[in-house]
Amino acid sequence: MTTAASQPVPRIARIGLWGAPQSGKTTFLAALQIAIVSQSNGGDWTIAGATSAASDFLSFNTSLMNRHHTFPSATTGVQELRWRFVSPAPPGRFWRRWLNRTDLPGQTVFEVELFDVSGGMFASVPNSSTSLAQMSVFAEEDGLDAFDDEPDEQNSNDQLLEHLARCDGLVYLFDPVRERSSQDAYDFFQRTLEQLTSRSYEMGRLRDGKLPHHLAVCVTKFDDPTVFRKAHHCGVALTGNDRAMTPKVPENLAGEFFRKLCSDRDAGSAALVHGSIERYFSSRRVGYFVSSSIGFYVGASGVFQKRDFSNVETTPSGEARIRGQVLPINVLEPFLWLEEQIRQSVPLP
Ligand SMILES: Nc1nc2c(ncn2[C@@H]2O[C@H](COP(=O)(O)OP(=O)(O)OP(=O)(O)O)[C@@H](O)[C@H]2O)c(=O)[nH]1
Ligand SMILES: [Mg+2]
Repeated sequence: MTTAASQPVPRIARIGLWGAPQSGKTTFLAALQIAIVSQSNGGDWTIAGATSAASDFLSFNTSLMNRHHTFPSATTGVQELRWRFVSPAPPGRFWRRWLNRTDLPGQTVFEVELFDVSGGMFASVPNSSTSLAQMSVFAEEDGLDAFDDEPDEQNSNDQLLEHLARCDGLVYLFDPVRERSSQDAYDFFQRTLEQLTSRSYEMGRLRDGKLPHHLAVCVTKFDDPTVFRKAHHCGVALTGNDRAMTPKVPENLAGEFFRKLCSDRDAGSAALVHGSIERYFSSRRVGYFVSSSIGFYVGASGVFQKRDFSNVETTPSGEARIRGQVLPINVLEPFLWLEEQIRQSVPLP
């Protein structure tokens, strides 16, 4: 019998999640289990909590979204989560190259550790009442002591930054819906970016004068009518090859869509986010995705209808609720892409 102690140590990458308040970070994480279960294209991943808190997060949020049609609440405090992704011998395109490289014969494993963090720590003006969720995949030796002692805000800020600076990959959520409102994504981008660059330099991790991180830029809330219509008008929303024919923006068009969103007249300071990504990250290490944690509404016809696809409804008390089934789009994929990039790159200090 194989005991936990005799299991080979899973391969670990370090990944951080970054995004403005209300950009959908917690919902993105909450949709992971449903994304895993509804994998198409030959993917065969499973996800399981490595701690009881992580298991509880998955089961609670899956039920919250799927059964009760409710979005997770805005993040308060710090929540630490640890998940294990496991795939059997790889049939999909992501896995073929891994077969001979995994230290777990017949399966691929990676572990993910998450911190969902509240507060204005990453706002351009510290101490605002905003929050940032962080997702991290730590090397075991990194330890997770950073949040154990409930440090004061400055310490938390430093430790979160330290953690981001040590990450190999980042998932950045760009919310075009929020970007149209009064708060700009750049307000929650520039300070962290500057500090991240400074810390990475001190750690000797800059590469060719750029940040060393692989960056998955995810345009979120694709299901939102304003976002979908923009994608449609740009000609990047193609009919999916699934049974419901749900629209998808293929990876090779997602960057073009992001650039278009950032250069729109109503894009606020998003152009600065785009410019900063080009300036601070190597283009070879940036990938783009157009995502939705909840997906499009698909009614009784079982097929996407252009006249009735909004999957969010508002209750009489003004609360946003999920209208139909949760069908995540490009939620798992950014992590798999990052994992592949990290595995293929030369390890950093
Ligand atoms: N249409 C649509 N709305 C979404 C989606 N994901 C999240 N939302 C909306 O965005 C709101 C904020 O989502 P959260 O996941 O709480 O965002 P967050 O980034 O974790 O927010 P903080 O914890 O406050 O930083 C939700 O309450 C929903 O109204 C999505 O996939 N589609
Ligand atoms: Mg949150």
